[in-house]
Amino acid sequence: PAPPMLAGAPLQRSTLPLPVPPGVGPAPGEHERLLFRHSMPAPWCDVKDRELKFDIIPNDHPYHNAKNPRTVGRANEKLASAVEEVKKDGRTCLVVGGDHSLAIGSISGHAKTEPVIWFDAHADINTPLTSLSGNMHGQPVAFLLKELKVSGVPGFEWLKPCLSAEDIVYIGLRDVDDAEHSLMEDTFKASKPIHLSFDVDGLDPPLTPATGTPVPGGVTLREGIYVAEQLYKTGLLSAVDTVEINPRLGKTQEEVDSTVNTAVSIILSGFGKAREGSHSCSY
Ligand code: 4U7
Ligand code: MN
Ligand code: MN
Ligand code: MN
Repeated sequence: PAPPMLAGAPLQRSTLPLPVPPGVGPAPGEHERLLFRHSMPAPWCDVKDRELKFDIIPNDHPYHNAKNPRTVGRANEKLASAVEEVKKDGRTCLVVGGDHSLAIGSISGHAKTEPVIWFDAHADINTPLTSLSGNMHGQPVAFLLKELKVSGVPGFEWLKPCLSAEDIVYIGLRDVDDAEHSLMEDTFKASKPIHLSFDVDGLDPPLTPATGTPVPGGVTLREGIYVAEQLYKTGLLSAVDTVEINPRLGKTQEEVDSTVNTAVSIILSGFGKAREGSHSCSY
């Protein structure tokens, strides 16, 4: 039964665009059934559904290590046009997938090189030459970046890389291949010295209780350390403030210790301590 607040709202059937490469995931029609089962009426949204159908290109031999390039390339070409149309129509575009290689078409169709937040445990920046798995979902960022100049991939003749390294912000990375690590070091070169002003109350309060104005729901220690590590890796971190550390506000010795220890681990990361140790880069 519908929740009471939704009683009376017409149950809408949702058929969102489903750009899943053929042969991957549930059978045709299955996604619709799943979405219908899980969808809730959203009467405040004016939803216009589209469904894309993709072709499997026969004899789709790998291009270097990249598997199914023609099939994935053509699917993305279709998706890019569909996204472009949605944006021309003044709508917000929601793509539901599926394989992350669809970001090539989706971001190309969006086209305005808006900043992209890549929220992922993986960097997805392998090229057809560096990918060890050959899977296209590990390569979309490389295809989109002007700096990496991936070209000559069959199926992707239509593609013009539309992102610069400065347009991408990664969040959540924790499984980066050696080759990707090396590509990232070469590609994501900021150009100006960076000043990090780190207020410990940005972290979740239990991490730094000895501070003056705690606010619930902050950044985890992992996330905070990650930010500091990444800034260190730019080689451009030229000044760091770590502020709002106030041992007098700790109610117990334990609170003081955890505040200080947290601050110290952030500082160490900002100055080169790496949790994963050093990658031995043979690239
Ligand atoms: B996902 C990987 F080798 N890097 O290239 C690769 F570890 O879209 C994983 O982020 C890619 O899920 C993960 O295959 C792609 C692997
Ligand atoms: Mn991904
Ligand atoms: Mn991933
Ligand atoms: Mn994936």
